[in-house]
Amino acid sequence: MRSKPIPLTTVPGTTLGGGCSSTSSCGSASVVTDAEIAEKVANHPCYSQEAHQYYARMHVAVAPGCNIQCNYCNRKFDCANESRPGVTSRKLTPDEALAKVKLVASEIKQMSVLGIAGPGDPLANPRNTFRTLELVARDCPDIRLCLSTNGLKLLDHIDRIEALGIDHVTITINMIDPEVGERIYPWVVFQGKRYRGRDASKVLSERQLAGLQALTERKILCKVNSVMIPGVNDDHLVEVSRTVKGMGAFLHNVMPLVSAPEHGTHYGLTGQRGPTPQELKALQDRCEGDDGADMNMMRHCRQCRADAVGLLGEDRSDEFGPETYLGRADDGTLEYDLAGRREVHADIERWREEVRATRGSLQIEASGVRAPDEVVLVAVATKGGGVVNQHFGHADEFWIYEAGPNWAKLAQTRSVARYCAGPSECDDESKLDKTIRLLSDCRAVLCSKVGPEPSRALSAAGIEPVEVYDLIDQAVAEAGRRLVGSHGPSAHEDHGTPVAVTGQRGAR
Ligand code: CLF
Ligand code: SF4
Repeated sequence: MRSKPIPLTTVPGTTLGGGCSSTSSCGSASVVTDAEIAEKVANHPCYSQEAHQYYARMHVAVAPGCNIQCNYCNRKFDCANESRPGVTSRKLTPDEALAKVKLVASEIKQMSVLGIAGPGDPLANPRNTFRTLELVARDCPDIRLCLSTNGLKLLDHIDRIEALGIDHVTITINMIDPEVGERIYPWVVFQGKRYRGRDASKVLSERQLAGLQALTERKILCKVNSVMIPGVNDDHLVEVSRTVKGMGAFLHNVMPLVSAPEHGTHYGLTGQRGPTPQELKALQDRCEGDDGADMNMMRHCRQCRADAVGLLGEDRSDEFGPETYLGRADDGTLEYDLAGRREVHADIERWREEVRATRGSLQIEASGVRAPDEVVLVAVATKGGGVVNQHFGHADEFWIYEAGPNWAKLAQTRSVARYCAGPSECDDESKLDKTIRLLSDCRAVLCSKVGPEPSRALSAAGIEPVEVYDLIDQAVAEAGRRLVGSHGPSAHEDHGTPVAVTGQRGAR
């Protein structure tokens, strides 16, 4: 491993995670045994935690309308700096979308999935949605097709979904109890009739669950997204998880409510808060635990825009403005380089094999029977290649791992900006202070470099700064070995001096 350069040109911005030694890992890094499912998730960045370190997705915003209203959504809001579902800068026609997909596929060859996720509901805009997917299936045969829907119209389109080979469908299910639902959905329009209050949620829930059932019966892989809304549906989501698992959903993605007054949403305007990272993790753990729903949980969602492009941790949509693809669809300059793409994907798979082999030889795991009794949380700053390789001060996002001896399990990703609780709390707070608050439950932060001032501040907050350039899994497991069982704010006395373990890779 050590001698091979990390192929950043092939796999830009990637990081290793999990510790799963299976050929594919699902969103929760547990072992996928069914060969058919393993094949479907192998290069889908949302359905496989491991794959998301290597493969990119893109969304095309071809579906503006919606047939329900969620209290956390405002599709009128459009801000290039905003990043949450329902937000986009430009709505596309199917032909424009095809041109954009072809361009992105040639520029970002590890882009493996095209998703339609808004800005409204794809199935409330069936003509544009299916025409786009047909065109992409025709011209880009190696791209997986993915849909994310509120589920209201799933049953009406199930045959077409199956016929088009859309083998990944996400349904956003925030409740299965209309009493909970009436606090989330003010109205639903179904078969020409507008339903309100509890009736709206009853119609929606029945249709969502029937749609889920129909999809799983046809062996279409289903993920359920749920928005965690503290005080509204947080307790209820364990029951949702149990229910959808019983109906054959493959993965459950509990996401935090993103809510601020400037978004103009009902929740934003009425002061409904989102969960803290700790509350979110606790709920995800409950859904995953066998005393809860025992469900596969997705831990690496980034709550993408409806026009997101790139690896999940990055958004390159700005590089693909309309001027880059409009008018190029028919002039022959947008060739689909299938052979080139296959070569890149083969490179990625070779590299993944090597990483798995290294992980295996170090006996590092992220799931299974050898889970340690005690783990600590450590944060990782990374910008690619499966390595701890980012300067602390340059990181806008941290990967939070459960660490223990031979244990490195990705538990969450946390973005400094996303968890900022809004101007009232954050205006006067420095990025360093925000980051320390974000990582307050972590025992250490692993990064390639950290300056003296942040190092002192981290140490003073009980978070050990560790300078390391190594495989993430190895560095995390090593930190776990050292920190589990050691208590107190920090394992090292000299506040301000980061622990340096750079260059230790392969020493054991
Ligand atoms: Fe897009 Fe969704 Fe398909 Fe992924 S996103 S339609 S399943 S290709 Fe992924 Fe983005 Fe989270 Fe969605 S990180 S918001 S889960
Ligand atoms: Fe917005 Fe999606 Fe809800 Fe429709 S289903 S209101 S687009 S969040």
